Amino acid sequence: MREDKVTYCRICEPLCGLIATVEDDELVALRPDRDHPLSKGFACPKGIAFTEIVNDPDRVLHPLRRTADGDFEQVSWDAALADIGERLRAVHRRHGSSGIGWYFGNPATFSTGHTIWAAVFMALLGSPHVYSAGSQDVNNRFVASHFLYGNPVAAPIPDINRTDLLVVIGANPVVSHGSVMSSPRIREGLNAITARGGRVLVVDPRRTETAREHEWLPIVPDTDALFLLSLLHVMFDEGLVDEKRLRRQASGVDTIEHVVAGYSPESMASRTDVPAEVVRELARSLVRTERAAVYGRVGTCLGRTGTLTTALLDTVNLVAGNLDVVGGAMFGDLGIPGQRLGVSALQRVSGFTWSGRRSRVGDLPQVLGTAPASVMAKEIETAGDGQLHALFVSAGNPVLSVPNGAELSSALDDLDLMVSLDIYRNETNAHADYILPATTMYERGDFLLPFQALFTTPFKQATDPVISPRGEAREEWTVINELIAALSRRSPLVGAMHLTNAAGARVGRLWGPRQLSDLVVRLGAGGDRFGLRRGGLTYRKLVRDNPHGVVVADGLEAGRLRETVTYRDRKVRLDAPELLAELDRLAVDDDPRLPLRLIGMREIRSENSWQHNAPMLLRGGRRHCARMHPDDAQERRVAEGDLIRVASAHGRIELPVSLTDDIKRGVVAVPHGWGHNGSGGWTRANAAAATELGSGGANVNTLISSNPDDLERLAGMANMTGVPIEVSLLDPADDTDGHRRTAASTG
Ligand SMILES: Nc1nc2c(c(=O)[nH]1)N[C@H]1C(S)=C(S)[C@@H](COP(=O)(O)OP(=O)(O)OC[C@H]3O[C@@H](n4cnc5c(=O)[nH]c(N)nc54)[C@H](O)[C@@H]3O)O[C@H]1N2
Ligand SMILES: Nc1nc2c(c(=O)[nH]1)N[C@H]1C(S)=C(S)[C@@H](COP(=O)(O)OP(=O)(O)OC[C@H]3O[C@@H](n4cnc5c(=O)[nH]c(N)nc54)[C@H](O)[C@@H]3O)O[C@H]1N2
Ligand code: SF4
Ligand SMILES: [Mo]
Repeated sequence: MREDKVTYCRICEPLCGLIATVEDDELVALRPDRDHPLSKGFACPKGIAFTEIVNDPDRVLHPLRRTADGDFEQVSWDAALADIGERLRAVHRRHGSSGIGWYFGNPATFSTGHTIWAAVFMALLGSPHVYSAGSQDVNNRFVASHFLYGNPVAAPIPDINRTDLLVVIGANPVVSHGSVMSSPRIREGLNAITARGGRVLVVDPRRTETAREHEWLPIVPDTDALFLLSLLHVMFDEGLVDEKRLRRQASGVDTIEHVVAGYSPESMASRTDVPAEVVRELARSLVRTERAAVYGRVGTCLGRTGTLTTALLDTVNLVAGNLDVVGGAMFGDLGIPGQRLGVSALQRVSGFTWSGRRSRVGDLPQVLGTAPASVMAKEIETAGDGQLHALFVSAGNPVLSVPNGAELSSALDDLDLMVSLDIYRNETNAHADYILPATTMYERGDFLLPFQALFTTPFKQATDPVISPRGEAREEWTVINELIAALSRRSPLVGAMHLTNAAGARVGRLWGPRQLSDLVVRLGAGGDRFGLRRGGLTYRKLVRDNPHGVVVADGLEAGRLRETVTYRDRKVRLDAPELLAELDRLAVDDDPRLPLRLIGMREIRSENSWQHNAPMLLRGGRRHCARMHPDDAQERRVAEGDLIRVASAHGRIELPVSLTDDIKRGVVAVPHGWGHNGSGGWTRANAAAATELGSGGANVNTLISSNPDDLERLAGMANMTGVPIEVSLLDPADDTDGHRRTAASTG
């Protein structure tokens, strides 16, 4: 029987509506859902190609156990879980809870059960070894919010549907589809700004796909903090600030005014390469345009001072009068009464905030209960109390996604136990003792819980699974319940959770993500408040009566600041000494041997490291390559398509180069997520993407430092942008692997 089922995509943040065609419980095709109120028939190639991932012959469909010769053999779930439980208890007996760790990767965020169960399990266990992709992504956002608002989960999002001036700094929404902001059809959303007479200005070292459609303001990588400080300088210097309003909303105004006095655009221009007059003009526009916002993302997070930079983004919005107003940067929320009290209480009881603990290696602060993933390898290798001995990796590929994958690869081999929950074999779980097969998004139901506060148009959608789990795949949260059972006698809190689970199972009401989501739906905006609001939503009603989703408000609500801030005076705090101390890090001393600067870039048909096995996404002979300016290339006698060596102080990689005027001189862009070296199970398409250097491209994070001293101090962020590098033509003479230099075209 052939049937169309309404669902939504959970690869990236717009969460576009899709229609799944299912025949005899097989996923046959995915297409955009024209009746989705926000994505209205839009989906990108990754969303459509997901049929190939669900049905990929390379998918892991059964539990796999490592064999003596380093390969994997199929085992039963019972055998796998029994052995894992046994070995986990042994590690716990010898080393306690702090011997056990968890890394969860990006796709975990898109599964309510997965994220929450993993976080709760590790919190109950009380292990300090919880890691995530966040320290390579967004943890600085949480820490900036912690200092500014006393509320780590408050994240202002640009009100793009109503703004007339949007400054996009270090984000490329036309390719990424928007991040820390759920806004389906974002490309159109941006074009609508200019269509109504507004402006979109993209501040980026590369003329990105977004910049090409709007105005481009090139900037030297990792100088955004200086640029933002100089914007603030102008606002105060030229008397543009509504001081009365600002002092009503914020504390520490005098301090910040004093600080920015030292950052005039004239004195910063030599660092940022942004002309002073451009900064002055922009500062005036940001203040005088009634609906204006600055928005920053990954490019502003991965520099040396990501937390400070993000705090300055919000400060620019605040000082210009653009925070918490329509068309500015606004706060979304769950629409649940008493949220602020909830956040305060959670912070008090759980240490689930900034620096509740510090890492054993590197003494770096935890962020929302997670430690910097860059130190994971050293936490495994450094002997002593608290050494990491057993590691779970779920929906992650840190060998490619965190700095210094080689160091991590060899550390993983020294663990007593490593277990991966994934849909594929990848470069990371090549080192696992067990790989446990997870369901894909279409084999599980879900609700947009983690993204509720991030929609530019508040929105709710829930979906049932569209097919049953392939092979023996299981949902992560159910596997985590098994781990809870395995450790129930060793840790009292884990034991309590196990008893609760067991009691629920006995009466046939096991508490799961669906129940949790139902709670949030019912208490939140548009919810039925458990009968108090007639006709309100429940999870069931969402799935059954509103499969395409429900817009619960026309737009974000202004005037939320006092509810968002948890400080007693309800004012944004601009002068946290920890933030101000970061200003010292803005000074640099350049190494003349590494004159170029590395930046990252995302590609429309890649999702981090894990969609390079879908034939639809690799069409046209795609391959991994660096982008650099023709003048920089010429100076190094490098030509289009040449193989180059990129070297930093920490490592070197080799890959083809493509020359383009669409990048600032002195800057080289290399996409991450490549470097498939054959140890993963991504066989077919990696081979198709083969270059003269072998298949699968190069791992750019070989160039990035995992040393604690090189990490950003407040959130432990990896420093992945603005990294000093040099490029040279790959000399066939010192090419030990016998590769030939070619002028093959790149795509
Ligand atoms: N197609 C596709 N979409 C994705 C992903 C993907 O891999 N592929 N990944 C998803 C994920 S996990 C995330 S977190 C989001 C990220 O979403 P975005 O942040 O929008 O995506 P990026 O392409 O990383 O954009 C970062 C931009 O910052 C610029 N940049 C780099 N360094 C600097 C700097 O120092 N200063 C300034 N001003 N700019 C700088 C880069 O040139 C780049 O254009 O995208 C998501 N969407
Ligand atoms: N140089 C550089 N490095 C970066 C970045 C950068 O911009 N530049 N970006 C960083 C960012 S923003 C991110 S988010 C990280 C991503 O880093 P990671 O999350 O560590 O890596 P991914 O490549 O997203 O790998 C995701 C894994 O999850 C698996 N998977 C997919 N769906 C599911 C599922 O439903 N369940 C389970 N159990 N597994 C699943 C995939 O098969 C894959 O193995 O990379 C970071 N690394
Ligand atoms: S933009 Fe593409 S990958 Fe992202 S949610 Fe939409 S369809 Fe999925
Ligand atoms: Mo990310």
